[in-house]
Amino acid sequence: MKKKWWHGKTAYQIYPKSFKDGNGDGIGDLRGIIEKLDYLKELGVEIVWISPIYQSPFVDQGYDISDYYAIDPVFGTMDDMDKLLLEAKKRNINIVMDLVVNHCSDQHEWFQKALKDPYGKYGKYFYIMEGKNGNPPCNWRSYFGGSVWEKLPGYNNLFYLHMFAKEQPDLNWENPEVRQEIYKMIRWWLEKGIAGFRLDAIINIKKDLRFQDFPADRADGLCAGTKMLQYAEGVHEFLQEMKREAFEPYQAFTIGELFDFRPEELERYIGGHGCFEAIFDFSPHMLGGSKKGWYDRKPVTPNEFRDAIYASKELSQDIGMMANIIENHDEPRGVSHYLPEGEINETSKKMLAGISMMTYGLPFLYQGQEIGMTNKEFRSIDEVDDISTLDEYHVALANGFKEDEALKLVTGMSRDNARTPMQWSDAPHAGFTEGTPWLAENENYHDINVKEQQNRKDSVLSFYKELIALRKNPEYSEAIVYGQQMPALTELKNFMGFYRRGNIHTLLVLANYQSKKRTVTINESAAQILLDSCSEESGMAKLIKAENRIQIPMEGYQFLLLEIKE
Ligand code: TEU
Ligand code: CA
Repeated sequence: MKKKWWHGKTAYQIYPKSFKDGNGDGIGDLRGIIEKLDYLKELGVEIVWISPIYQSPFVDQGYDISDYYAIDPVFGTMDDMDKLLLEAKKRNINIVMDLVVNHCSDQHEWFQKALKDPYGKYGKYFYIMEGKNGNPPCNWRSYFGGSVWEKLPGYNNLFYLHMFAKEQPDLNWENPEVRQEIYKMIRWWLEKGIAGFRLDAIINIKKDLRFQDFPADRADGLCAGTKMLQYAEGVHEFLQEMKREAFEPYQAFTIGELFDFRPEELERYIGGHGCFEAIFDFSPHMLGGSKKGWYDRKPVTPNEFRDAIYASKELSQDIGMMANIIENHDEPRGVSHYLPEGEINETSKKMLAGISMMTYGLPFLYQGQEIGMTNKEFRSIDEVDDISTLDEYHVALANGFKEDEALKLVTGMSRDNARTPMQWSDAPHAGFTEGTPWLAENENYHDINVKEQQNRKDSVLSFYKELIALRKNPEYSEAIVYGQQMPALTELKNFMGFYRRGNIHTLLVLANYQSKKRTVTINESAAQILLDSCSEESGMAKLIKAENRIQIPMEGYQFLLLEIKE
């Protein structure tokens, strides 16, 4: 594999509204991010992706952009942005912005002009179509519920397409003028000195242009809009053109957010010939999902989690890197989602950290993950802000669940779990703001916060720091970054093991993914422990040698990284 500057780094996602408030209005901002750059540097991250900070009406928290060239005033000014870029550079931190170009906001100038003259130039920037006698052109359901078609105000039989909220009209990528506008904007930001982009919902830019009905998959008579992705052909042409015209001249780092891609087409997305540098590995996040809605989700078992990761590494590692995540701003907190209730503790949190950081790929942390932040307990639907959760709540009600049941079912998946304020300290509002936070903090900030963990050697935060440092350690980095990943001890239930075979060093990851102790045996004659998620008190591991084998008694949820000696 051709080596790239970003391969050995660790990345971190900031959700700007909830990271750090610099002016006391309760909303995180650029000044807050600048304040915390030293924290990020000390953590060891070198790539920081910031979720959208562009001008927005915030119907979908900034994923509805009304001006791609402006910073929203709640986050600060363009001067603040320039300052952030400068300060980040001083600390060797590469800033990655969010590129949301499947759709824009209905408040964007283009859409406003399209509304005035749907048959004119700007009408062609969107998908505006005639309906069927006043009914939508087809029966696709949007990601946030209801039809993807919305009537154009003032017209009886004209509709515009929105795969997400109705305030997020889809941009018509078939129109070369639209594509050129987008590339121009990308180059403008790259000129400014950002390192690249995370590409939002990018596979959606190509539609199945027949716009036909599919068989309904729910009682509402609609079918998931994503179904059309199975028939949409030609997304690669758009993506290659964008790479050629916008990214390549700047050697930009690009990471695609794509669900629903065809596995046999992975080579077209990443690696030497791919249109992106990397894509996120969402395979564990898809587990337990149901077409019916969040209310019907099944909990993820340790074996499923392990097998999903094994499979995606088998698929990807000879092609290119995917990014490993346990959570992001759209997902529940990883520790709450992948660990059984009642078994979430510092040892098990460190186990997930170890797996995610030692798995082949680019590790991506989400703010708060490094201190083991958990899901929030929502006592009423009024405490929820997220548009997606509100929709799923109504889906659950429509399917016969009582209000309290529906609340419990959907809040476990709510995007707001990840969007509560970052827990900096045990000061009021977790030290996030001097004002009132836009979204209430998680009450557990008294126990879980940066300040408490910063100087404690056995904290989750310290463990992340060790993992990140090890990835950069000249001795082991080759094995951790490029070493072949090979499953180990696959016959064990509730266990995850894998080798990372580098040119010089061979590492072995052992994760006891259960609360019960167990003793594992490996067919190696010599090994040494590099990392242990347990402390003196919780029982650090010892290797017991017996001829050509080593026995290792392991505590519940213990994570070990071994170096194999020949
Ligand atoms: O998400 C795209 C996406 O397909 C899913 O994450 C999903 O729609 C969502 O989580 C439903 O709960 C991206 C952004 O990450 C997300 O925050 C935006 O809402 C969405 O695009 C629209 O821009
Ligand atoms: Ca603020």
